[in-house]
Amino acid sequence: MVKRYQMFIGGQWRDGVEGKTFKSYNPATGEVNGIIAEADEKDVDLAVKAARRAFEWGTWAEMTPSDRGRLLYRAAQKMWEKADFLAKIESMDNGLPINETKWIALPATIDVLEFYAGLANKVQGETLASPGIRLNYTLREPLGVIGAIVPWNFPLMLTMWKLAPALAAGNTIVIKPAEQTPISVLELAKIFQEVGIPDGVINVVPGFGSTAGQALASHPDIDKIAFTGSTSTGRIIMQSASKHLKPLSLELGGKSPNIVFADANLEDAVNGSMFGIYFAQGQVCAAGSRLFIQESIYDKFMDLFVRRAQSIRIGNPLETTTQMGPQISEEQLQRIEKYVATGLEEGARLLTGGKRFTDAGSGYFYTPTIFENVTNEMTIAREEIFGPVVSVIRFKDEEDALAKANDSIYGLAAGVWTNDLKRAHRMVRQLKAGTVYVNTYSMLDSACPFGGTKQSGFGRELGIQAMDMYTQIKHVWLDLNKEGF
Ligand code: TXE
Repeated sequence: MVKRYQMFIGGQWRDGVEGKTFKSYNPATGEVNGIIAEADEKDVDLAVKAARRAFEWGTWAEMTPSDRGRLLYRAAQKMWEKADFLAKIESMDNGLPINETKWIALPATIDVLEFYAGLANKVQGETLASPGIRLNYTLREPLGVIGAIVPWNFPLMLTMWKLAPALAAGNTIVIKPAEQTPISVLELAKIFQEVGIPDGVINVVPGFGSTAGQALASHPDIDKIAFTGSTSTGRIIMQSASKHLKPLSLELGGKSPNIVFADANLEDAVNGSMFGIYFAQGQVCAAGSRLFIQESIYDKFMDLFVRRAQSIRIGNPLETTTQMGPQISEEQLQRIEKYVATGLEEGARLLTGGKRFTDAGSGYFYTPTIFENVTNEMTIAREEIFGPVVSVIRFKDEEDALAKANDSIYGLAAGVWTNDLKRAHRMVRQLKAGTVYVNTYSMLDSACPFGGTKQSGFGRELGIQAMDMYTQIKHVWLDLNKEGF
């Protein structure tokens, strides 16, 4: 029996107004994971109304920040209790190897919730310098109703990056999960309901981008849109949000440079670069998909790197021995194939991979792929592939590496591998990216802000900094004059 999931609006589990459904598939097997109630414009409107009511009136509006924090902690506790279950349904829906979900993505997700639970009662305004006859101060207030639009690569984690700071600051939220991976987000809503989140504080409207997503981004009663996804969809969302002048944060695509200098620890650089491109099948916005290797260590590095890539165990994500699962969909697989064909046409040399992996069944598996002789002008060095494909580019010196690394429309992340302290800091200052990793790659921490520059978007998620995106400042001018106005 395939499980059916309803949407979550105003504390109620319900079908869509139109009664439509869609299916969520296991990308490793093609089997149906669940039949999901499909939200459209009318459902989104109901969800926004429920979130508005919860924001303006009732328990949530009156709850002290400490109590809000306590509630978030209780949800985090419940997530730890259900960690095995959550990891399994997440891996079944998005294809991430269970080891990566269980030991990396899920703990990081719960950590985010705990981090913001602790911040709930630390949101504060300031008293401003002003003459004695008046008092000027600021209040830091929640924005209201947040619309969160989430992609499929890390459904729970990227939801939590928005939900946790939004709720800690006192907002309410309407979440539109990706159509490929709605299940874990619905299970998350269930957890919040179990720990007593007031009705309407969290609403989940599963559905498609052009219907539910579009309706949320253009809704007049949303106070902010938080989006993670492709740069092209980010552009559409910006247009939708501009209709009612809604603020938004966009965490979009990338083509991040990962630069290995000759003086780096070779073994570490190979390990980190492997993780940088092949973690989550390359479906990571910050993936180190342009790998720059200094000429003098090129052969040595590549020899190790290619052998390691060829040894990756591809298979069913639920097996603990699996190191790489399937891509999310046939559509994504075809996108990758198109890019690989373009790479070959434009003269890049395929060192390994470049084809589907068929030994693990009928899922959307692809082999770890390495292109060399890539120039920074080639399509495979300019566009986000979002798969296990790395474009390797040689460089001469620091200047050459920097010029090539920064020559991109994107600016999400960058990696530098070197044992020269001064060079590391010089590179950090000059690389145009939201995060620079030095002698590591793709690390995340709840306390460290994450986000892009250039066409990788704007706004910072995570860290204390994210609280700024979910609050606004009200200035108060209080006249203390005895004589009156
Ligand atoms: O993403 P979309 P897709 C990149 C990556 C990938 C490509 C395509 O390069 O190959 O995007 O993936 C919702 N109004 N990233 O098409 O369209 C959609 O329903 C409102 C990078 O799946 O960006 C989903 O919930 N919402 C990325 C979410 O947007 C709309 C992660 C993301 O989908 C909408 C994912 C619309 N008009 C893909 N159209 C990252 N930065 O990590 C779609 N959506």
